[in-house]
Amino acid sequence: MGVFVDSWWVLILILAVGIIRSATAAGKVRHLKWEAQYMHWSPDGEEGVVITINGQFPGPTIRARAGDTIHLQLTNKLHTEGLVIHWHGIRQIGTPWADGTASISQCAINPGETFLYRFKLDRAGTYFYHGHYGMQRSAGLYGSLIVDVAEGEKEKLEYDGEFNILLSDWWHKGSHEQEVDLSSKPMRWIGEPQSLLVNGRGQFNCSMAAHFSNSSAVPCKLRGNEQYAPYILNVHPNKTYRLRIASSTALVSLNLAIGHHKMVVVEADGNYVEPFTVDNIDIYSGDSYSVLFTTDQSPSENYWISATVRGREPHTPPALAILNYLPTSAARLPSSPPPVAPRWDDYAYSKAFSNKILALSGSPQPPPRHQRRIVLLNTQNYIDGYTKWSINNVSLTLPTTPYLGSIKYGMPDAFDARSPPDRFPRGYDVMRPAPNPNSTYGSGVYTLRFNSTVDVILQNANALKPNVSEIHPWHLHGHDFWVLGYGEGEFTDKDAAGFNLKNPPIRNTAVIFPYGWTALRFVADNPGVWAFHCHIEPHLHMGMGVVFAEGVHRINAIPNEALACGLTGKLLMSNPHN
Ligand SMILES: [Cu+2]
Repeated sequence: MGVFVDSWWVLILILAVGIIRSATAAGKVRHLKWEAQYMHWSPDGEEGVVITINGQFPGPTIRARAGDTIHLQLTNKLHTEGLVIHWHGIRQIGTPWADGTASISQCAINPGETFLYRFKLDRAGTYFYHGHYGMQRSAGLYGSLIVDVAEGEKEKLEYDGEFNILLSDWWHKGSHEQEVDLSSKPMRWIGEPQSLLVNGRGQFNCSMAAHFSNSSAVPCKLRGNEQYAPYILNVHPNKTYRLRIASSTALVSLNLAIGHHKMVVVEADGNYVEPFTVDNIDIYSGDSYSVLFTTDQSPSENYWISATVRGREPHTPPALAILNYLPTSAARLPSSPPPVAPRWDDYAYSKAFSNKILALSGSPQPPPRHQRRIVLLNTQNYIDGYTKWSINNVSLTLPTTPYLGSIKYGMPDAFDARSPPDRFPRGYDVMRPAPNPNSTYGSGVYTLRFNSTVDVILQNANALKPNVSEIHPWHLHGHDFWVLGYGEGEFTDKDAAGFNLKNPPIRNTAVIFPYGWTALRFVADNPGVWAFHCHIEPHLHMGMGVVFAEGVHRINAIPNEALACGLTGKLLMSNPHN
């Protein structure tokens, strides 16, 4: 009895402390329990296998407020492979071990094991999450992450309702076979996706817009409850809606349009932009946007929302969703054809769109000067006959021990001690295939001085074949950057004079156009080890990335569970009370 009473007092005390804590803390703790497993699924009408979370594909949408803490227990039920999840756009300030990058911020979670992701959502915006191990993003491991303004704060955008669209591309060949194809000698290219998905839904065997096309497409006969039935946005006439859009595509760049409706772009990668009106919007893998649109069209009609391939010769039909004006039936197909996208190779159009994106006035401005400039040449290469992508002639191979642990605990043998180069050799002709296309593997790190201002110039070049240069959307973990400008051909010192230091957009993903360069600036103020890479899954898999480290000695607690592999795993075993 005495014990019982005592424990009640302890419980009351704990509760009281808890209440005081939650009253002083800025936000709530959101407790989530997730299980990832492979399941049969028909994302486009053909049955395949996807990674689901809690039986859902795409995974559950996380919806929380700025200031909240996510406390997410992820159990790996994939049975035969490791698992991590990256929270794309969340900077992980103070929790670099929760960034979800295998071999960089943590060890992959073993089959059967549970890992606790605990991190703070420091800022409102449109984000998403996805796998960052092997090619698990291609296997369908992704979902939306939406952060509303903090409790008690007012959203500065005005709208009556909102929707959320996550775009992806889908192959009928499984991700494991794709991985083997890409790693073969000679490399077997995975080809174009069979379908494009909106919130995990596309159509391969049939077309909703068959009667508008002159191809032999079969019209879809859908009841609406199929896994591949289109996503429907139910709207009321004469209202303004916020449409949040993110792209988790493995390969393709997209252009999205709402038939007969204009869109006002207001947010990019979690940052407000100076509003501008467009008929359609380019979206690269890793990008996220918010647009506002007004339902000012005839309410007795429905309208298409379409996403079309850009930057690659399209062999994949557009993804279609339906804007359904209530009380019109959603089953009533739009009476006009889906909107026509700009030509896939109209890069001038894409560049003009990218150049329209500017920070909302009052946004933080970049420091006026940089302390270090790193020029990263993007090339396609061979190593012993294997096709690779390289940065300054180094193709990234990830080590067994996560950098975060090996740098923090001073294990120089865990990765290449030598830093990769800050620039490529003078005289390299970015407009032509390399005279010697061979490169080397590397796992070295760019160590950035803590709090220093770093400029990165992403320099595109010709790929292996003559007259081929591809789009690469680059994504930085742990930071936002300012996009200072885009240019053609080889970047020279003179180009820096044209940088936009007044209102450059603040983003975490920026594209390099064929044969062009893109200049970024960021402050290395977030202690951790951070991936910076092309967001095209096969390109990253073939080495297209670098690793930045800064202020690692300032990091206090890294949970042991994050480092229980490789050399840090051995250290923990020999010193279990560490
Ligand atoms: Cu790429």
